Amino acid sequence: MTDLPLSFTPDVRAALDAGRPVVALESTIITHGMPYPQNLVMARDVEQAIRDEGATPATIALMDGRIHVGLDQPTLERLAQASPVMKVSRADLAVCLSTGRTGATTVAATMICAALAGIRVFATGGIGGVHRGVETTMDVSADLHELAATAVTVVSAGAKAILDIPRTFELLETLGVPVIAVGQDTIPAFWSRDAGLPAPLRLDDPAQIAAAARMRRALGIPGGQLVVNPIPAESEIPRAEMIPVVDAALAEAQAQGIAAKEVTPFLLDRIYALTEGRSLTANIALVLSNARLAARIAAAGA
Ligand code: PSU
Repeated sequence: MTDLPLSFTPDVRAALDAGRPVVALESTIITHGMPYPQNLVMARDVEQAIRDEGATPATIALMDGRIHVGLDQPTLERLAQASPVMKVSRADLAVCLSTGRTGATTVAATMICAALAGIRVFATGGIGGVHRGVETTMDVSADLHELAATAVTVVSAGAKAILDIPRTFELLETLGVPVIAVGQDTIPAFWSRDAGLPAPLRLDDPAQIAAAARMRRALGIPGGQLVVNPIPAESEIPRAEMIPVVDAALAEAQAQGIAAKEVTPFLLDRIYALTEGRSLTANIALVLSNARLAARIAAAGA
C-alpha cells in the first residue's frame, strides 16, 4: 500500500481513516467537459454539495507522478485553467504517472484511482459509451469495461445523448454491469430525463443501492454498479429538442474529421454553442444532483 503513488488531502485522509463517507469526483469534466470559469465554479459547487450532505468530496487528478485524491483550492484553480492536460483513461494512466505529466481522469481512470484509494462511490455527469457509427469506427469508451472490472458505484445521469444509447446499454448488459435507475422506470439521457428505453433495474432509496453494492462484494462478483439518475425536471432539455442539436453537432464533427478522444469534448462544445449555453446549465445541474445522491449512497455504507 505504501508504495502506491497516492497523495491525499488531510480531510480526505481523515475521513477515510475514520470510516466516514467519501465521494470521488473526476477531473476530465473540469478540463475537457466545460469552459473556464464555469468549470471551476461547478467543481467547487459540487464539492460543497457533497459536504452539505455530510460526506467528504475527493476530486481526483494526476500531477507530478502522483494520483491526487482531493485537491486543495489553488490546485483546483490551476487545473481548471491548465493546458494541455492529458485526458487519461485505463490505457494511459501508468504512462501519465511515470512521465510526471498532468492528467485529468475520465470515468474509467477515476474508478481505478478511487478503488486504489479505498473510495467506493463516485459522482460524474455522464459516462462514455458506444459512439454512433461504431460499425466503422469501433469507438467504444473504456468506461464500460471499467464498470465491469472495478468495484465502484458510479452515479451518472446516463450516457450523453451524443452516443448510441441503445448499444451502450446493450453492451453494459453483456458486460454484467447492473444499471440502476432512480425514481423512474426508464433510462435517462443526460440533458433529458428519458432516453425512451426501459431501465433494467430500479432502486429509489440510496440505502438499497448501498446494500446492492455490499451484496455484490459479498458474492465475489467483480465490477461496479452504474446508477442512472435523471436530471432534475426543471433543468432538463427535452429529448425532442436535443435530437436536432446533437445531429447537427455530429455532422460538424464528421465534416471536420474529429476522431478518438477529441470527439466528446468537440461535441460538448458545439452543443453548448447551438443551445446558447443551455446545455452547460443543464450539465451543471445534473452533476450537482448526482453528487448529492452519491453522498447519500456513501453515507448508507456502499
Ligand atoms: N460527464 C460530463 N462531462 C464530461 C464527462 C463526464 O458531464 O466531459 C467525461 C468523463 O470523464 C467521461 C468522458 O469518462 O467524458 C467520456 O469521454 P469519451 O466519450 O471520450 O470516452
